[in-house]
Amino acid sequence: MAAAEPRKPKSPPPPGRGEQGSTPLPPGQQLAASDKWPIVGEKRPLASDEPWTVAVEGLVARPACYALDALRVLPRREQAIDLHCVTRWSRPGVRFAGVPLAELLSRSEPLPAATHVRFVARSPRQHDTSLPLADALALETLVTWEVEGMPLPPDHGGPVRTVVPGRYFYKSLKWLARIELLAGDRLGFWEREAGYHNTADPWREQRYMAPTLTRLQMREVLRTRAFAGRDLRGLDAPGADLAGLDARGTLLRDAALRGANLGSARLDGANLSNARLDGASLRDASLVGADLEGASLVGADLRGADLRGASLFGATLFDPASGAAAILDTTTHLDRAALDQLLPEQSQWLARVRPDLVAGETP
Ligand SMILES: Nc1nc2c(c(=O)[nH]1)N[C@H]1C(S)=C(S)[C@@H](COP(=O)(O)O)O[C@H]1N2
Ligand SMILES: [Mo]
Repeated sequence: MAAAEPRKPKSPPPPGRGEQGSTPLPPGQQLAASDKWPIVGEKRPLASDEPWTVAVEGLVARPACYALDALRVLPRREQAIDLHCVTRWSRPGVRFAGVPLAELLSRSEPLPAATHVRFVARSPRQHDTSLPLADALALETLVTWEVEGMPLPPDHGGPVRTVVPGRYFYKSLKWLARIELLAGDRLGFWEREAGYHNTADPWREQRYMAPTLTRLQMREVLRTRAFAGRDLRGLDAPGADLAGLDARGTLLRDAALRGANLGSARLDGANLSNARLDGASLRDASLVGADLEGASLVGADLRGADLRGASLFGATLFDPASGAAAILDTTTHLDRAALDQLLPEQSQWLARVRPDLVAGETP
């Protein structure tokens, strides 16, 4: 089939136009500071002296390979796109310019058997992600080299990246080298490695695939407390008594641990990104170097907890709607960097509770 005329996607409301606050955010998302665009995942492309090219290949009648200059003369589209990262920050109405994926693909004449499109990066791990072809076109995917009127910076995917509106940002590939049309799906890097949802619609909060553990395995893990170093993504144990647990280095992304007792637990180096820890006791727990990106900790007791070197990017400590907040005082060990990592409302709350972090000397 030739690349179809893009249909308008159904679920998301119209894209924002830059005035923050005017666009409703998908559930569980918060605005990033207007002057901050976080760098997530790989930081730079693979070092190489080869000139940059973007190949279109796989199930197409006319494979093509574009030098950057050849891309730039294709029909150009400017598009304000809302960015929604799975670690809970959003940046509405970012203005990108480039060539529509539909335009690039129609030049290569996709074959009828092509059902999926895969994007591959010129990056150290040859990062990749894929989408159903029909979705990629309907969502008006853009191949872009310009943001807010400036060349796309290398840390954000320059010289050229994709941006897929209406999907979590992990579906948007930095340092685009190859567009492949496939007769079936192929899980991308984050979808394989982190268990991120393969559809990734932020309006339906599709952050993660179903957990890999069965109910039986979960019960066994809780009984034996054999946590340390294991892959326990999506563990479902709200209210569990896990005091003193050794879960160092454990993969607990997206774990449901609301109201759990994790007092004095050792969670150093654990991955708790997007974990739900609201109302949990983390008294005197050790979370040194833990990943708490996107985790919710409203009502969690963090007195005596050690959070040094932990990443709190996108974490929720305070719920502006209800005024509920984490229990946190000067016995909570926190780096000053936490203030910068947190989203604006969160960091303002923390600065009120812990003025010493604002005033204090850098340790
Ligand atoms: N090549 C490559 N592309 C990538 C990633 C990556 O690690 N490598 N991370 C993805 C994720 S998880 C996000 S949120 C966005 C981040 O883009 P940014 O760093 O420009 O904010 O890029 C996506 N594309
Ligand atoms: Mo992301």
